[in-house]
Order: sequence, then structure tokens, then C-alpha cells
Amino acid sequence: MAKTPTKAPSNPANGSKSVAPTDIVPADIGGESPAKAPPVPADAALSFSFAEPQAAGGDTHQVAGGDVATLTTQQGIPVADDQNSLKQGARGPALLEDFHFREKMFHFDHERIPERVVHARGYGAHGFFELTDSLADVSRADVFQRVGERTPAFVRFSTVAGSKGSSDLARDVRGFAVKLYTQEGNWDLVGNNIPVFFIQDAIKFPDLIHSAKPEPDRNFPQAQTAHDNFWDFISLSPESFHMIMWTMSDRAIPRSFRTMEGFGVHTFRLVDAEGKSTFVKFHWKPKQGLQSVAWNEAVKINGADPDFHRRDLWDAINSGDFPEWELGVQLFDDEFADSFDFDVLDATKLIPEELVPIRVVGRLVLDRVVDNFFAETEQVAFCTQNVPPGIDFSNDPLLQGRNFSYLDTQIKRLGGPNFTHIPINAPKCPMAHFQQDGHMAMTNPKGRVNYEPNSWGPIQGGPREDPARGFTSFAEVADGPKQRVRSESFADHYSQARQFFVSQTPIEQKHIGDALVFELSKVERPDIRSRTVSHLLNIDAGLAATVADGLGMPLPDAAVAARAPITDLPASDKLSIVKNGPDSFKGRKLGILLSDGADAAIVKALLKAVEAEGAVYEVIAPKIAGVTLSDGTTVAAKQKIDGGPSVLFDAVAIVVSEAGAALLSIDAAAKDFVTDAFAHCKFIGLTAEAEVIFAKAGIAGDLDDACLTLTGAKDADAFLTACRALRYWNRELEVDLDARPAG
Ligand code: HDE
Repeated sequence: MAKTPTKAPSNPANGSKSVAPTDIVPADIGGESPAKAPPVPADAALSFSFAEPQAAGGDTHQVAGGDVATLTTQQGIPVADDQNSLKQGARGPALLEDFHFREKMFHFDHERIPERVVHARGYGAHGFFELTDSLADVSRADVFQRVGERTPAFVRFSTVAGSKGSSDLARDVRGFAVKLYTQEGNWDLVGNNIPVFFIQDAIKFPDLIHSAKPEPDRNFPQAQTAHDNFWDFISLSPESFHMIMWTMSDRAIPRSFRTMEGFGVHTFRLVDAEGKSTFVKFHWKPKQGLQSVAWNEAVKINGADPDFHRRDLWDAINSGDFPEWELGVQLFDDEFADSFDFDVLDATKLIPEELVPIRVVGRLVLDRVVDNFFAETEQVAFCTQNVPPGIDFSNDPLLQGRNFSYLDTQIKRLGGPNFTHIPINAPKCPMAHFQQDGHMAMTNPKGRVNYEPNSWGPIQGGPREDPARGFTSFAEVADGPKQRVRSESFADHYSQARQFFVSQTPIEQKHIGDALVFELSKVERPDIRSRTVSHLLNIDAGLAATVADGLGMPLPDAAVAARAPITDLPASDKLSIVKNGPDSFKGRKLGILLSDGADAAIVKALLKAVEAEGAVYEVIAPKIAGVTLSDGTTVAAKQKIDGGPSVLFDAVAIVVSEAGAALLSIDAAAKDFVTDAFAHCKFIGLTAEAEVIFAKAGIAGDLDDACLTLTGAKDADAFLTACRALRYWNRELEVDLDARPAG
């Protein structure tokens, strides 16, 4: 009878030979930017770690003295054999008595919790908020009082429509949810990367989301709005068209979470110690500048690296390149609200920065990745109702509805009322209340008294209300008949949609047209396509004509507008991505395609220039083991060419020898590498030898000003400087059929 191994077996059956670490010769140059020593988080004093053993038992696998801990059951019983279940004889039936097997399987069976009904796919990180300008003049909120003070933060970015396992580059709104653990309780600013929303009243949210999600009979398409149900709903809901302009723009395919803005969307209130209220809109402005990818590129990124955004955030933080945003506020009073062309309670409208300038009051820095995705990113529970004293709600009917929905959904998702006991959700300030019991209660009050008022005195009797420090709602006077109506002041649906469109650069306008044509081309019913275009006519006649032409359909009549659009709202530069890009290649990634025999001086100069720019690089090569350069230096590859397409990089350099180029020019993946980099308007650096690859790909004759020849080491700096422009969008007007005038 075969002896059962008791240790994890090496596998003699498959004959695999293990490679001793000494067999591997490290390359002279690594295949990617070298990892820096993990930096000390700037808020080290405030940082807290979920790796610390928690009340219910440590989650560390080490025991004192550094010995490896003994595997145990959840009850702490040491486990002797984790490879084999208990059987009656070696080939006999399994025994019910095997408590270790049953406990292990039971726990596994319950590993999943319901995914979020929207924003299921998300990625989070820790950091801090630092106040740089006191808001004490308008708010009593503790978090806004002391300049220089840091408040711990957790941020979760997300897509909206896709399931947890969907791809990062879906065309979609991005969630930008911020939890600040203030000294007066948690403040959750649960925003998006787009400052307006599709609908005006929360009662339409289930319909909007049903229409965007996979169609219920067939359960597809996944993470896409390009289908009949979505556009049917949208074309019957004119209020959505301002947001549609944003979601059809490149805002919906960001390059990185780090290159997106965030918005609180609704009008909130700040309230001072005297109870005076000031209206406020919250903005997060990325220090990294705004940047998006091209649609054709997004589609390909989804295949090449569905985790593109989460990997980007993980890598940036781990390499010490901490993403940072400024917190800006737009403050305004009743007088402005009354004079504004639109209703400040209508979440389909924004207030242009030119009208109410942004006051920067702080910065948000993400400097620590999670220890455990599930414990932190999956279990974090944002609730719009979480506001500390000094911040308050407006009557925006969307916000009012959200305040119900978020608490409600957490009970379903996290299983009970004690989700605030989970460390990621627990406030980091003192807490005292009489709420008790329920599923998974972790922090239970001690003592005899669990009610108030009580007469057990200040020590035994527990916490008391504090009328001065406690939260008081802004004493807004409200009156009116009880009715289901939409305010007349919400009736303008097109003016700001038009303002957004005219604020874009020509290439951004083209992308909006392209996106509409793409989405509507996936819609099967011509009447839905036509109805959608009928709304575009109220926004911009040129856009409507482009889309109708792209769909090959006649122009319909314009939709009947509830209120005639204002057509002369001035363009707002802040609404464009291209006009708000960075002026550096910092934080971006250069892909360097190498072959054996590539010019060592050029490669080394490129790496130096990348580092000087604060950018990163990855080497792509025919084989993952890497290449040997002209001077004998070996360079490791990060990507084999087939797994490292150019869509994963912000710019590319192709440094190859003549022999290497000859080999690569017959390789489909290498040809895709150059054609895609070209089609996506990237800056391309290439040695003269590389031209044969472009020739075989059919684009050698098209090389333009953004394709820079690298003749020697001296050209590396100039190439990296050129890359600061991020994309050479003019090229798209040459190479895209859709750039031709309508007709
Ligand atoms: Fe949400 N939304 N939402 N939403 N939302 C949720 O809460 C809801 C809206 C936003 O990373 C859910 O915990 C209603 C606007 C983000 O965990 C749910 C309405 C904005 C996240 C919910 C809206 C958002 C959510 C699902 C219309 C931008 C992800 C899971 C009235 C200002 C938070 C959850 C995270 C998540 C309801 C509209 C942003 C069901 C009813 C407008 C960033 O409660």
C-alpha cells in the first residue's frame, strides 16, 4: 500500500525539475523600473494596520520568536494532516466525523458575500487628507478647522455597471468614494468622476440601473451600455443627456484612477457654529493631471490586462509614487442659487468653475495599499448619510434617496447591523452608544446600563447627549403640499449638455461622436437610435449630423424640449481633459521593445531619461528571459511580446538590431505593437533598424512628427520631452475614416 505523504509533496509524477536559485543568473538590467525601498507613509503617526491581530484572533501566520505557526482549525485545534480527508481505509468512504474537513469546506462555501448591486468592481487604498486652508469661517466640522492636520482616509474607485469580475476599461462612470475617519465620526463623500448624474429623482435609480445592466433574459452584455435597453431608457429620459455627453466622452475611459477628477455631485451644506449655512460642491483635482485612453485602446486593454487600473494604482503606491488630489470647494449662498440659470438641487447640472471659482482647502494622498482586498475594499461600506457636525444635506431629491439606499444595502451585503464593527468601517474616534447585539457583534458595551435616560450617575450610566458638540441639522424651513412632482426649475435638459460639448477640443468632440455611433450601432431597434439622435439635435446640430451620418440614417426631427435650451452658455475650459492634462510624463509608463543586439547606449540613455522624468518603464522582448544588448549587457524582460501589447504603455520605444528587426517583422504581435501604438496616437521612439517592422505593418510611409528616430543616446532626452504631450491627437484626424466630414 502506498504511503501517504504527510508533508506537501514535491511532484515526482510529472517529472518536473526544480531550479535551484543559484541556477538563475540575474540580468544586468531589470525588465522594469527598479522597485524603490518602500517609503514610510507620510502619515506614519496616524497609520493603522489591519495586519494587527484583532479581537477575534490574529490574522498573522507568525508566532513569537519567528517560528512558523502550527496550522489549526478555526477553533484552535492543531491540524496534523491538511492533505487528506478522513476515510474508512485508504480507498473507503469519507467520514462525517472529520470536523476539520467539514469546517474547512463550510467556511469555503461561505466565502462570497453579495456583490454591490452597482459599483461591484472596485479597488481601494489608504491615505490621508490634510487641511491646507481652514474652512472654519463657514463650517464647524472638526476636519476643516486646523491647517496641517491629517485625517486618515480610505478611498474606493469603481466602475458602475459591471460585475465584480468585469474589466477595468469598460466605458462607464467611475465611482470615487472617500471615507474620512474624522475626530467627530466618519465622513463619507461618495462621489463619481463625473460631476452630474443621469437622473434627477432617486425613484428612477432602479430603472436606470436595470436598463444599464445585462438584459434580464439573456444576461448580456456585461459592463456595457451599448445595448437596446440602456438607450431605450436614456432616449425616453431627456434629463440624462447632460450626463450622456460626459459618459460618451473620454472621461468614461480614464487612463488611471490617478488621472481622474472626483466630484461630490450634489449640492451639500456647510454649517458654522451659529447654524449659518453655506452651499457647497466638492471637487477632487488630480495632481497627476487629467488623462484618458482611446476607445480602441480601451477595448484592447480589457483583453490584455483586465486589471489595468487596479494594477496601476497598486504599482504606483508600492513604488512610492503616491497619487494625490486637491480638495476644492465651490461655496455659494442663497442669492447665487436664486440667480443661477439652473436649480442647484438638480444633480443633472453643474456650476461652472468660471462662475463660482474653486477654493482649494486640502489634499488627499493615497500612500498605502490594502493588506487584504476582501477585508478592506470589499467590506468597506460607504453611506452618504455619514456626515459629521458642520456638514449637512441639501434637498437634492437624488441625495435624499441615497441617504436611505446606502444604509439599506449594507445590511443586505454585510449581513446585519454591525458592519460598523468591521475595522475598515469603524470610526477612529471615541464612540459610545446603547446599540447592542445582532449578528457578529464585536464591540459590546460592558456594565448594567443599556438605556437612557437613566439614573445610574455619570460613571455607570454611560454616555449622554451633548447639545453643543452633537450633530444638529440645518434648521431649514420647509412648507408645501405633499405631492409627487418634478420642480419646474429642473426642466432644462439640454443647455449644459451643449455647454459641455462646446467646451471640448475638436478631437474630444470627435470622440464623443465616435462613442455615440459605436453605442448606437450596437442598438438593434432603429427607432431607439433615431429617438436618441432627436435629442442630440437640441444639443448640437453638428454632433447630431455626425452621429446620424455615422449610423447611416436620416436626421429625425428634434425632440420636443420641455424648456427651450439656452444656446449661448460660454465654453468652460475646465470641462476638457486635453486642456487639463499634465505637462510631464511623470508617473507614466514607457514600453521599450528590445531585441538581441539592440544599441546599448540608446537603451541606457532611455532608462536614464525615464528615471529623470519620474516615469517608469517595462521591457518587452521576444522571449521573457530578455535580451543581450550590443555591448553584452543582459536585460531582463517584463513582458514577452505576445503578452505586452503597446496598449499597456503611454509611449513606446522600439530599439532593435537589424537581425532582431528582421525576426520581429514577421511576428504578428510585433506588428500589432507598432500599428496600435501608431493608431492610438502615441509617441514612438524608434531606431533606424526598427523601420522594417513598420514597413511590414504597412505604416512606414505614415510616420509623422511624433515618431522620433533614435540615432544615438543623445536623442533619448528629446524623446522623453516629446512624450510629455502624452498623445499626438492630430494623427487621428489622418488615420481614422470617421474623421472625414459627414456625407
Ligand atoms: Fe450610488 N449606490 N446611488 N451613486 N454609489 C451605491 O451602495 C444609489 C449615485 C456611488 O465604493 C450602492 O454600497 C442610489 C450618485 C459610488 O462602495 C447603493 C442612487 C453617485 C458607489 C447606491 C445613487 C453615486 C455607490 C451600491 C440614486 C455619485 C460605490 C453598493 C439616488 C455622486 C461605493 C453600496 C463603494 C454605490 C445607491 C446615485 C456614487 C445601492 C439609490 C449620484 C461611488 O446603495
